[in-house]
Amino acid sequence: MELQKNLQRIILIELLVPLTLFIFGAYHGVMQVMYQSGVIRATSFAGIDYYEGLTAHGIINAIVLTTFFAVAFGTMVVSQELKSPVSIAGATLSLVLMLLGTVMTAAMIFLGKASVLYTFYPPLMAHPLFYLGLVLFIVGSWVPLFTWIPVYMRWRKENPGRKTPLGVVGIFATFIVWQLATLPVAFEVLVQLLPWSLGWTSGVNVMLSRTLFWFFGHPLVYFWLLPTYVLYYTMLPKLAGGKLFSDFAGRFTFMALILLSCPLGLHHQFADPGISTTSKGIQGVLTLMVAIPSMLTAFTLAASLELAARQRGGKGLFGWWKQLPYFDPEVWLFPYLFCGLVIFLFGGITGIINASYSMNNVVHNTAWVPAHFHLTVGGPVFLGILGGSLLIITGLLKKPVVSGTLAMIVPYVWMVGTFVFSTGFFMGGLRGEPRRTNLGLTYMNPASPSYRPDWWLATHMGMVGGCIMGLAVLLYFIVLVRSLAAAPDAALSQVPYLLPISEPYHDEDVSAVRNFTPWVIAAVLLCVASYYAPVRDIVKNGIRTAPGFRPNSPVAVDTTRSKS
Ligand code: HAS
Repeated sequence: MELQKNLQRIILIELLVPLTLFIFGAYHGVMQVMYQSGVIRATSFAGIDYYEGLTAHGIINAIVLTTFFAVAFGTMVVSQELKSPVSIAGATLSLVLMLLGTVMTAAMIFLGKASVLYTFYPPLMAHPLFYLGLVLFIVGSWVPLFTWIPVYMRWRKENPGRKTPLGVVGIFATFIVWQLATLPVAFEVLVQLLPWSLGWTSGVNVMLSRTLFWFFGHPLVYFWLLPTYVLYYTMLPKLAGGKLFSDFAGRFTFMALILLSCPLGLHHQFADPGISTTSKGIQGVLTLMVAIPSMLTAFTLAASLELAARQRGGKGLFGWWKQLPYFDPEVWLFPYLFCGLVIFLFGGITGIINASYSMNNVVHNTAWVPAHFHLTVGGPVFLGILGGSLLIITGLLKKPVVSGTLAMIVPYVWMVGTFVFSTGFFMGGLRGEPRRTNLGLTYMNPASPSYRPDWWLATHMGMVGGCIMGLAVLLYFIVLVRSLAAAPDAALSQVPYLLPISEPYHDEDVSAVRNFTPWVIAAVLLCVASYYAPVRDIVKNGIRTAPGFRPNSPVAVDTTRSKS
């Protein structure tokens, strides 16, 4: 079934608009390493302040690009796999709200009125339109799930007893997690931050805000990861030339992430006051448990790759690794997924270090944390988005990828960049180098009394890695723009389905992973159980509320005069 023409246009906008914005996001990434290493020793560069640039980098890359991709990719998977049209009215409403939200949020950031970073923690205060933009964006991203549900129910009626396609299970898991995660942050923004920034309330309970944010912030990372897992489970085995080793492993992973994504955000708050160590300890244990589906994924995908490699003639205990299509321009998508996996091995291990309550004290709020997340969201997730977007954009436009070789090189360059970058940031973090700090003005400035020459190597490795990552982005855009400019290829019009879907090798039928409902109910109950005590303590302790601040001034914002 060919996708409806209007839906194709919507998907193309959902992919191309954030990718265009991403040019600014990536530029500000490179600027960050320049400040960090002391190459730039100023509060701003080219008229953009350090915190303004850091906010743009985080919001564009981590919120806008990822969410638009999830929506566009989700629509592709649902309509292709269920072979049914989805609501154009719903898709249009979602697009309009998300675009409006993006424009409002980006405008406030670039006008310098929302330098609050992607976590928008109070007491840093943004302009009300920034918060309103976020609300519109999130509400827009809620719409697709509710348009897919009737399509799915119809499919179930017409296909009694058949297993839901694995990709659809993954996409529904993604958006169920998103739905659960975004309700508390919607409350934070609408009830706490928006009235506060409008001057209707004099202060905000910072601890409550941070807790609501991290209730959202941790599942957010699985919302980023889940579409990539859909790519891994449904496409990687086929791209490698084989089959998915275990269909059950995929279904279990998706269901387990519905259950475990939300009730553990306190591992971002191990150092926060006002929350009992018991609550932190419980959520610390749950954090270690959420690594289990990813470990299962590691083994299942390794087994699937081995199966494919052996079918291609691979031999021996380790010799089969040589047979995978690492450098075949015809399957240029394979390295995007494979390099993502290799990067994620290190992102995952460092996540487990972060999750260990005592070790977290050593690395919290240091450069170690961005090193970790550039190996997770900046590794598998980002490469999945780049590869998936190129596949869908060229596929919908029936254009060839120009050139397959250059497209194939991009993930390798990116992988080298992230490894160099992260090694520098890990080293710096272990030596106490702070994150979110303009080091060029202080620690990396020989004229400053706080100069730390022992951080030179770490920060400069970060800078070199960041520049290599910038080069990979440049190469990607060369491929994308050249492909967009190419003439449509008549042969590509004959391809009925765009997404290459793998067959299962072991097609187990386990009833426990057939139905979403028990997993969703269990997830809600677990959230209530793990968050009841910390939220009760924060509210009961009556922590004093705080006025708003801007990053470059110790004087509180006067909301009665700041609406100009
Ligand atoms: Fe994390 C902080 C713990 C996963 C993103 N994380 C962050 C932040 C971000 C982030 C953005 O407990 C910073 C937030 C901020 O701004 O403050 N994280 C974890 C744990 C996991 C984890 C336990 N994180 C992720 C993922 C992210 C992400 C996924 C984005 C997509 N993280 C933390 C903690 C903090 C934190 C603390 C707070 C730190 C602090 O103090 O502030 C786990 O889910 C990881 C499980 C993963 C694995 C790896 C499986 C490996 C696979 C690859 C297999 C490879 C193959 C190929 C088959 C166990 C699937 C092999 C081939 C070869 C040739 C080798």
